[in-house]
Amino acid sequence: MKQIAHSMRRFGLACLALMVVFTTFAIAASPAMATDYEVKMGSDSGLLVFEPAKLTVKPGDTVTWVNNKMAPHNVIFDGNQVPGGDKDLADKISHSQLTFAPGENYSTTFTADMPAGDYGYFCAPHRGAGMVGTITVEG
Ligand SMILES: [Cu+2]
Repeated sequence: MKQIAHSMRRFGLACLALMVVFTTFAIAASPAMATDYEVKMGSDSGLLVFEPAKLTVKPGDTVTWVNNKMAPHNVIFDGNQVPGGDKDLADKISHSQLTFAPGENYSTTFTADMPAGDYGYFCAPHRGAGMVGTITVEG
């Protein structure tokens, strides 16, 4: 009986040691944590703005635009205001579908293969009212 208790404790210790080793590897293997940012479409006070209008992110980070007030809104990246004037890239990361209900949202991940620089965008219905924003992707 004592023998069994002894081996069970040894087994438990071995398991614990394995877990520590695996956890260490998992932490070491994962790249720097990507960050998720949120941009409100329409301010809490009902202004036709993106909030924050300017945001700086690192490669791998994700920006989620959330419909807040004064809908409808969308997110159109301007081909003339992305690095290299890459219209295809601008189209690829745009979200032309209009959001109507509060909480509707969509995301863009600024992946490592995308060039660093300023990505300018606007809300199509409210561009004239000044509803524009910039995502700066750090190099
Ligand atoms: Cu809008």
